[in-house]
Amino acid sequence: MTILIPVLGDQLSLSLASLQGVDPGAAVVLMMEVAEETRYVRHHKTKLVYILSAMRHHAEALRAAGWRVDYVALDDPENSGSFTGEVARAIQRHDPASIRVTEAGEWRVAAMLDSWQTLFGLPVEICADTRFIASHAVFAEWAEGRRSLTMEFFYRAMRVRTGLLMDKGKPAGGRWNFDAENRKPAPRDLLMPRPLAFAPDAITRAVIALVERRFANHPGRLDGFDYAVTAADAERQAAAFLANALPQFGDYEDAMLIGERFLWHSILSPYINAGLLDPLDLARRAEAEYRAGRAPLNAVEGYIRQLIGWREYVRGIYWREGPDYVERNALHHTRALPGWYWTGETDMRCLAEAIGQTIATAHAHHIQRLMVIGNFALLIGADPKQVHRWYLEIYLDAYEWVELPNTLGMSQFGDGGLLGSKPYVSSGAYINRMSDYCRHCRYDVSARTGPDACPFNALYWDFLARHETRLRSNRRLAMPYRTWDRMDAPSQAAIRDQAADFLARLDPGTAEDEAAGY
Ligand code: FAD
Ligand code: DLZ
Ligand code: SF4
Repeated sequence: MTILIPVLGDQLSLSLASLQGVDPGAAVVLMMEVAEETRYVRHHKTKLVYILSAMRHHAEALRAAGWRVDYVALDDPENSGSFTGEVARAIQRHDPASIRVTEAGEWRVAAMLDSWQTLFGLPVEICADTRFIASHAVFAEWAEGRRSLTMEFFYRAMRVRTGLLMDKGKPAGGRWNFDAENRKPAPRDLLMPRPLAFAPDAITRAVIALVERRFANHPGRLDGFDYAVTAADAERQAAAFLANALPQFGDYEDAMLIGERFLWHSILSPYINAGLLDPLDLARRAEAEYRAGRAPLNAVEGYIRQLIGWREYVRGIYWREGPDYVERNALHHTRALPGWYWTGETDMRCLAEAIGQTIATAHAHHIQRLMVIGNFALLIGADPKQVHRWYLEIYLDAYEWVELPNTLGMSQFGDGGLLGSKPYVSSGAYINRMSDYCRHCRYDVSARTGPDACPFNALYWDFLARHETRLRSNRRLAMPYRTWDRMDAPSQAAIRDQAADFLARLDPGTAEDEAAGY
């Protein structure tokens, strides 16, 4: 009696729930490269190469572990183009008695999995994804009855649940959170750690040729592709991060430097999200670095908070809020993103750097995503759904469960404050404090008006003025509103004119995706 086990492209783990407790001799693992997944957004070419190559390498790893793998390649002439179509064809080939699959990472695909039992007339077992610490039930139990779903309290519950950085029931070092120590601008350090580079092997080179051929109109470049595509190489990068970068991860977590794409970040999210690395294992190994005296507590606590706090929390919010979450637009923003979001060609140095590296590598770190790219989109009043699609297509680590709450919720305030207690907006001053971008920009970060004034400044005050009815009562915005109130009427008017003029001249958006048929 054969069991058919479909393994999706972000489920590349030998410990995947649906593989546990099954005799490999009685199962067929089905892996499918399908047009529907490669085209539901206009994925960055690097993302396509990474996922398809990692899938092909994982099929080899499964075979080496004794599994029979039925692998459908994108170029297979019989390929139906969808998960459901390929499961239907696999049923014809293998005549399975049942299907076993690990739950999908997004509503769109979850609906497909839910339809299979009726559609195919076979028992379908959908296993909970044990790569997460908080199951849907655990998150629901934590959220139950709370007036506000503050991440910090969820994080503390996860610390207690895992025992990470806990000493006899108390947080290590006497505090839950060392963020106050983690906001330093970075020095230009010659000894800055670099992520490892992995030269493409024959499998990756074949996928690069496939992607160049079939996805020529997708954003991104492939000339420097050097990401890991196997669990073994991802593990090498994890070990390098823990040894070389973790000790200073905390200090420079929010810093930005021209030409420095990685700083002291781990660059592990693509591997964790696709299944090549286990987040809990990484968190435990980070704690071991602290316990052994090799990394300070502010760094290790900061890293663990991102992994077991933010990462698990946004997933909980995604599944709790439902498939309509994507439609929320609390501030009624409708502007299209400027066309240069797909090229990085702007004279604003911060955006040119953050978007430029994103187009080149499909990666930017958190503060670039939040306080440069997202901040600008929010200040200009960009449509949060389009902003969401941009992030989903452009980043190597982007899957809807993690990208959507971060973008629409945290970055664009589309959910009206469910995820962040205030909109993440700032003037140029914040960017100047945390980076060296402004020193090398044609705009003057200290000016609010005039031809050389940093556009973020007028846009910031204009944003607060435009949304005054909704935002003035927000206690976390009391200080900026007090500053705005202290400005005299002509100054306020000049700032608003400056913003209006900038917005009127802003590239109206070329509907890049629509033009490409997406
Ligand atoms: P590090 O700085 O080394 O952080 C450690 C780990 O913590 C990461 O590897 C990641 O797994 C986790 N993490 C940190 N912050 C978050 C967060 N806010 N949400 C979830 N996990 C987090 N992360 C994604 O994995 N996929 C996305 O599509 C994504 N979209 C984002 C969109 C916006 C607008 C913003 C502001 C953030 C987004 N993030 C996303 C979160 C974060 O920016 C990335 O996880 C991080 O930059 C990945 O790089 P890193 O591995 O070097 O992270
Ligand atoms: C993102 C992606 C892409 C580009 N291509 C594939 C694919 O061809 N086959 C596949 O199994 N998965 C792919 N993925 C990842 C899926 O979109 C992801 O597994 C679903 O979104 C479920 O979370
Ligand atoms: Fe960005 Fe303004 Fe700084 Fe230029 S001056 S880098 S536009 S924040």
